[in-house]
Amino acid sequence: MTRIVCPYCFASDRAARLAYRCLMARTGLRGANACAPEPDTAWAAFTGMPAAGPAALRGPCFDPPRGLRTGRGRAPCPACGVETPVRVCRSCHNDLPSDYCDQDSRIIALIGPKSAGKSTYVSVLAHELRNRVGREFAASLASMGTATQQRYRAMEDDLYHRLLLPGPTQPAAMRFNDPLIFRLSTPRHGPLALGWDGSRHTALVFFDAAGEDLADAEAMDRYTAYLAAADGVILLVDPLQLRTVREQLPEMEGRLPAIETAPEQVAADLATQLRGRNRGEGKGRVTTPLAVAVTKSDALKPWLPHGSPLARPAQRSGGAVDEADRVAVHQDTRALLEEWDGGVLYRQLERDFAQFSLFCLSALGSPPPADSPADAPKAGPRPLRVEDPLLWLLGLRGLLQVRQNRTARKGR
Ligand SMILES: Nc1nc2c(ncn2[C@@H]2O[C@H](COP(=O)(O)OP(=O)(O)O)[C@@H](O)[C@H]2O)c(=O)[nH]1
Ligand SMILES: [Mg+2]
Ligand SMILES: [Zn+2]
Ligand SMILES: [Zn+2]
Repeated sequence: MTRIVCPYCFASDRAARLAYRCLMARTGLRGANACAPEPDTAWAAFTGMPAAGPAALRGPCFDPPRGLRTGRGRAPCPACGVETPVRVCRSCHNDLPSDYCDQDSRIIALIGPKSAGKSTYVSVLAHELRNRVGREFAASLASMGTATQQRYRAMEDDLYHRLLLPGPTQPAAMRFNDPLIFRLSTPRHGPLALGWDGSRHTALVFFDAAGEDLADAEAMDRYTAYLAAADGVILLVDPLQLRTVREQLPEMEGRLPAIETAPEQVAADLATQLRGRNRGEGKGRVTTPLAVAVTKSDALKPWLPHGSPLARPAQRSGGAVDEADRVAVHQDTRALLEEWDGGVLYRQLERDFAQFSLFCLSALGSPPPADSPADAPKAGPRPLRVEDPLLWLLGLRGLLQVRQNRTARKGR
């Protein structure tokens, strides 16, 4: 049974129970009239459009017919008789991308305060997954739905061809910030390797918003639903926010970002929200796996000696995630944080999360040019270890092979 999490409102439903939307095609059964658009009040409420306005007029929705075996995910509209393939979330009435319902969905939530590097990270991560990392793991990543296709193409074009960094996420747009939805196809392993095409498909949903920017309760509520639906959370920590780091980078004077919410506060707030949505062990620690990634590691040269695992790419072979490498990164990042904040963030994480791992990465590979800070480095993004947090989370879910190491410690 395939369970679907709506990538818009994050309600969970069985794929078979999702509604359909009539396409209002003219080629109805003999004698039948084509359906006319109707006000979709559920969808209007979700998007904030006036329900009486023309924009809310859409093809009628209907529940899947009972007992009827519908071939290839199509169902006939009860009003006009014409089959439609369009599946619709029963809660928010958003249309789901055409192949979204054929696979289990995995929500990977990406969070971090403003300017932590979220938008840059998503662009680079998707690019890497589609190219280098995809080849390494015999995996492939495809945009799902026209909205993601268009947005991803624009993001990639800006960053890789026009060498422009993402603009600040617009607070006004934030409320209806569409998710980025990808289909990740990974090889099947072991006794389960029976899929007809030898691969397993997972829908990955990223939603780029900073919780603290969501002023109104409704947007905040949706954001919390997103976090609660997440199979894993990636929390980005900007080292340029930490006082010790700032003091030791005199050459960055004047180019350091404004101070935002402290990472231990973001982590504590996240834990509170997840506990409120029953993702905690009673009053105890939260069970959602958390990857905490220090970003912009290219700016950390003084702290990353030659030979440090944080200064070189992951050493992997045979399309498997290397557990020993992850533990080495976790320990070195922990030591850095200890030096920077006396272990405040780490202790907060230990208190709040049952399963977490530290990472250190750079999306760009070098700082933006000093004379044009809104541009990517001239050579384009040269990322380091951007994929590590996601690969760890996918490994935990059994979607990638993990090479265990006898000396590797379990969990964190
Ligand atoms: N040195 C360095 N700076 C980065 C990197 N990624 C992002 N930045 C900087 O951080 C700023 C904010 O990044 P952005 O992705 O917009 O952050 P968001 O607000 O979390 O979406 C960018 O404009 C860059 O100046 C990186 O990998 N290295
Ligand atoms: Mg952003
Ligand atoms: Zn929905
Ligand atoms: Zn119809």
